[in-house]
Amino acid sequence: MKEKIIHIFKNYAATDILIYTHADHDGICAAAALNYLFGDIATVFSQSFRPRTLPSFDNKKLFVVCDLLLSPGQVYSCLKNAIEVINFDHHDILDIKHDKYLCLNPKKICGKEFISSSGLVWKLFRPEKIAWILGVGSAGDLAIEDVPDLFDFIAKQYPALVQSTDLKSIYYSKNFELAQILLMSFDAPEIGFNLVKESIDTGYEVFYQSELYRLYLEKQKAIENFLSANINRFVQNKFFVAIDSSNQNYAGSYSVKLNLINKDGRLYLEHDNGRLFFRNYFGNEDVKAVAKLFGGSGAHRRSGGARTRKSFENVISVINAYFAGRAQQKLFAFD
Ligand SMILES: [Mn+2]
Repeated sequence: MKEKIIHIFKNYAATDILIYTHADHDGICAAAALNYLFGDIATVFSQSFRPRTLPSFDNKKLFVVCDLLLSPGQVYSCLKNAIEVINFDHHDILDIKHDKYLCLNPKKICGKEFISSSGLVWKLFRPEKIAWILGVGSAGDLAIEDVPDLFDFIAKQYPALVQSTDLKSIYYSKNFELAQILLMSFDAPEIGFNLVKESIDTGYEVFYQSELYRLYLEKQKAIENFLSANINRFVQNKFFVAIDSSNQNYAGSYSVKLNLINKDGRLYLEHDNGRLFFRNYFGNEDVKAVAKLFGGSGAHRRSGGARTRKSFENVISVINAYFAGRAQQKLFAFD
């Protein structure tokens, strides 16, 4: 597979290639890694992981997709215009039979759920110099369990970044913190992308000298203040913890923080004016399946999202019914 991919890239001048990637930690790190491996390649970002539009191609001949779930129609429109497509995405498998389309989704080629686009680049090419960058993308995406070799390698090379390869140790590692710092560039991804490229030669320390780090600290403070001032806004029982974060900055991060503070296996959910976030950092809940109750989705079972017109209270009713239904199934199973 590695040779096949290298062969395709070598068929084109770097100026004929376009990378389209997600603006988050995983997308930025995977795209920076492909730039490191194959030369400076024009790289375009999308804030949505399901982009509605394609970037403009201006005579590009090879289209490389990273951490973005395109539609079949979007891929066909490239192929129809004689643009070859390599797909490094790890969301849903997009399997199209065509000799100019290569689907590298790790769910397909490795049969594994917890490999992000960064983890996939590691599995394929094992670029040791930038292993820690691929670890940042993987940890940020909670795609950890299926790339133990990556975190093992980083732990040996940079013991300050990762101490051990178990989930807990990685969530509280500097490696994970670097992902959160990088995520601060979500609305201006070129900033994070350039920082990652710079760090290839200078080391991860530049993250801590960046403006993104200042923004990250500011965000942590705001989240802690909100959580301690709004304990009455949490709804919790033995199955889940829900929080209404409507009209706050940093929506999506409150459930993450609570889950990381509590370190338990419950489902964490957050409602921000109809935007729903589902997290399960430690347990065995399939939050992608829960997101589907609201027409949403996710990359894997630790993280998902959806949009709803239901109020916070009504969302909680749906979740309560979901867990009640499951409890009943279990009862019958014991009959
Ligand atoms: Mn991803």
